[in-house]
Amino acid sequence: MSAINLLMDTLALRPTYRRPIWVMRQAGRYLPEYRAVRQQHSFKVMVETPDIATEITLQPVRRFGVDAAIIFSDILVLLEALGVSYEIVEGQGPVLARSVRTAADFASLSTEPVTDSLGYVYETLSMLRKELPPEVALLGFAGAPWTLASYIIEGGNSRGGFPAIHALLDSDPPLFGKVMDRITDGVIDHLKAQLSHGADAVQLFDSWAGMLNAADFRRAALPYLLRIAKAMKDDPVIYYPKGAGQWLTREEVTKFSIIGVDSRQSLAFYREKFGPDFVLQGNLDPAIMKTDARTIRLEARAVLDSHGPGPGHIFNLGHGITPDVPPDHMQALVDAVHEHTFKDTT
Ligand code: 1CP
Repeated sequence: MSAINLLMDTLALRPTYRRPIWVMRQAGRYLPEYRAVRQQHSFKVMVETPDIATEITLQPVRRFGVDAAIIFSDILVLLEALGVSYEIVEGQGPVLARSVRTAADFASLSTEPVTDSLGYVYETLSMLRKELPPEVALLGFAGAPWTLASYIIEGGNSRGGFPAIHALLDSDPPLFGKVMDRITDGVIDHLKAQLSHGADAVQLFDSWAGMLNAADFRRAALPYLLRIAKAMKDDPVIYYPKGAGQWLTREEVTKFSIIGVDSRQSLAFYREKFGPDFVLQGNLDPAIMKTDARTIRLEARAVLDSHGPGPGHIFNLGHGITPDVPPDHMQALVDAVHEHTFKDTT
């Protein structure tokens, strides 16, 4: 019998005996085995060395038995491929070498194909494909254009909010459009290359979509997303618009394979909004992961019940797992989801 890949079955809206689960940021600082490797190497060395990135990606798969592996990488690698390098500074997060706010800054970006300098990502995926059992799905990812633009225009992390991107959007819309177009082309190339090197599906992280009101989301983020959806209409793409799921219509979301939702609205709300023939991913509140095993089980059950027994649900958190979560709590979550079976399906 061929192996069952629950995530890929769910993607095809086939009924499954239980829900697949993976968790955003599942490979990371809450794991002692991650911190042990991190003590030896900088973040960049870890990301750029396929042996190390493969090992880190596999850590949560081995420890918890999650149903998907997401490659250990970062949304910022694409900005480096566009000509703006980054560092992850301890206690501070990402710092970029420069910001892109003027026509001269834009002109200095690289025009080489981004895939030329991201070979380490594709090599890692090829290694992972060989290491992973067939029932575990392999996920690649990229940042969505608006979220990547927030970093490249600001030149750093999100701590101070993102004033410069709003300023550019209002003062020079054509330049903003050029930056977004360049990023969008890079995102498409990077996602396609990940799929062709072994990723089963790719996730588009729009972590800062929620900064936009409805009108700005439609003007500054959506056109570029729809361009990606069109270029990748036959590819499995999970779009995760943190804080902006409510701005999307059914017609827009169905251009993607899966929509990842945050914890602000119930899955029942999104199921009603988007219809039955569409895959949802989410959406346990990450704050619950800090409570205790019993609460985690109860709240996981509430998320499963909110979706109901129909096909098309991939369990995840509403956003990334935080570094202060005890690994036992993650195990409690995975076990709770795995134990919840649907008797009427095979
Ligand atoms: O060890 C360390 O100090 C580095 C911490 C860290 C880790 C573990 C960073 C720096 N990136 C990562 C890995 C990472 N980043 C993954 C790995 C796969 C996984 O297990 O999920 C993924 C998918 C990302 C994606 C990412 N990077 C996003 C989108 C997801 C999200 O959480 O919203 C964003 C916004 C980033 C930028 C980034 N990189 C690192 C940090 C601390 C941040 C966020 C900083 C900020 O607030 O602006």
